Amino acid sequence: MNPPRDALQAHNKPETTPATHTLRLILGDQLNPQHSWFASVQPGVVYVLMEVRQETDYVLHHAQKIIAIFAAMRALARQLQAAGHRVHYLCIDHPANRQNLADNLQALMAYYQPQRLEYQEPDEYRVDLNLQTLLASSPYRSSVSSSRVDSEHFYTQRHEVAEFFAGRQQWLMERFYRHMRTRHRVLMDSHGAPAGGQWNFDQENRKPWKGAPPEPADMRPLHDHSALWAGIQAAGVRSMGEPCADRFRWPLHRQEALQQLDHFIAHALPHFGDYQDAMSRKAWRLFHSLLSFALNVKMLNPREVVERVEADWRCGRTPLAAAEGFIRQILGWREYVRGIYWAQMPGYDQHNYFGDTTPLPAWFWTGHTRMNCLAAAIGGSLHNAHAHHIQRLMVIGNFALLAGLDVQALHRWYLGVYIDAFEWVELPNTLGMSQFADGGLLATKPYVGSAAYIDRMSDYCKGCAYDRKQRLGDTACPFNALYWDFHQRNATLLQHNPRIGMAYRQLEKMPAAERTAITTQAQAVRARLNHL
Ligand code: FAD
Ligand code: DLZ
Ligand code: SF4
Repeated sequence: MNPPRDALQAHNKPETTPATHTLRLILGDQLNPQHSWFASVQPGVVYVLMEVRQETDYVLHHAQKIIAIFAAMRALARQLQAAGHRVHYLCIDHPANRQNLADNLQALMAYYQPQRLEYQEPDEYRVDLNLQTLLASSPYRSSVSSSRVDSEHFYTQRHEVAEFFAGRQQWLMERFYRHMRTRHRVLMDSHGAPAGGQWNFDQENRKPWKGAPPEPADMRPLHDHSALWAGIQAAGVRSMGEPCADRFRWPLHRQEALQQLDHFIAHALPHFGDYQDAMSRKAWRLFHSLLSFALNVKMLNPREVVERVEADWRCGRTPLAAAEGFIRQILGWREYVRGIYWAQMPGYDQHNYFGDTTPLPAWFWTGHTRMNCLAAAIGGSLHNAHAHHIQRLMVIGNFALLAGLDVQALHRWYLGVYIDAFEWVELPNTLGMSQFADGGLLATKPYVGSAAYIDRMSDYCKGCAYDRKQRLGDTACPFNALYWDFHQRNATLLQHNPRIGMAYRQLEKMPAAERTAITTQAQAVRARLNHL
């Protein structure tokens, strides 16, 4: 076995100093240059980053996600080297790359003969298990000690949410969020009460967008990653979606992410609350931050984002409802879903409460459907590697649940398509919040709606091939029959849920003939999913 050579060909010198006592692994979503690891240069420490098929191939990823992660990993490697750290970088096409974390680490241990191997707590169960298995079985385990350190990113430790909810059947995000606000003194007044006398301004935050105020300009950085993309393709990595490699718009490093945060706070945050649930064909970003990639790969820390937003409200630039609505997403939802993930894994990914098994229609990979809302949400996802929350939840997820699509296949699609998708955050959102596949641990009721909801919150229905008002017939909006049929099909599982009593009362009032017609219409829709 040849020792792996240093492989960031363009800007990495071959490793010549063998006196290495510690290898430190940095994963592709651990790109935080402010981690305490880097506080001082230690000549005996080598930092290891590797582009591997194990991580590109565990689901079919969006091309932009692969480019963004590799480009950002390379940028951090350069930054560390410029600061004097020793870095061993394995590019995807390097001949010595064994294409998985364990084999590469074994080879690196043989080459450097370190006494220690250190890694930051991985955010994904699969990778955590992979590393633990390697370290337990490695031939080096008697000579190499290993330790897992904190990634220094989240507010909470992995099992804090489970401890907070211990003994409770339902894990209500709102309870956890109030606890986080109090504990971290975020948006609190001097008496320990929530700022403005309210925890939640959701009632003020549900407006459709009619074209004004205008969507802020897209000030994200612009990069040409054509060469990197050519290398990824040459290595045989499969992908979905549009690479947009020559006009690439995701941040590569912390400085670019901070500029994006500044721009968001100055131009979009004041309107975030009002329009956080709105959708429009004319504006795919609206007033969202698009910071999820930078946050999830840890270029940005959630605390600094929350502090900046709170400061903007305190100096009177941003309304409290907007600041609270945004902070709730990060201090509340983001930490909460991570806690659900670690409390429920392994096994959470196997839940399928409604027993749904229908394969995803082919247009999940093309966006070509006559349903305007899905063409915009899926087409946009394939073009941008991003969709905002309500598109993910109330258009794509809503349709999937109503149509009875295979939950695990849907989970893999979401995990692959979005630039910000990592299992710890994607799985609870998809399987729990959007598909109710855990039977209601995370959501108090299934998030489903008919065309009326989509029409109220978007401009998609105008000009759609389908009629939003019709339930029956060839041109009736598919959401309508599917919505009622979903409730009928799953009555034994859902009808006792007090939060959806209204839907069942409406169904009871419907003439039997109409209910039968809805069932027939929904069956016809489900039989031609690929052709909708
Ligand atoms: P903004 O609207 O500007 O919100 C600000 C930040 O709040 C986000 O960057 C994100 O860090 C956080 N946030 C908002 N909502 C959530 C949430 N529900 N859970 C966790 N954090 C949240 N988010 C991901 O980061 N990765 C995923 O893989 C992911 N998958 C999702 C799948 C489904 C089915 C649904 C319904 C939601 C998913 N979300 C996911 C949550 C949310 O859609 C994205 O965080 C958001 O769209 C990212 O865009 P943004 O940065 O412009 O967010
Ligand atoms: C998502 C991803 C991809 C596509 N490629 C790599 C890679 O080549 N090397 C790497 O270290 N990380 C990659 N990642 C991110 C990992 O999947 C992520 O670090 C784990 O899932 C842990 O959350
Ligand atoms: Fe979507 Fe139905 Fe509206 Fe068309 S009519 S955009 S399919 S909700």
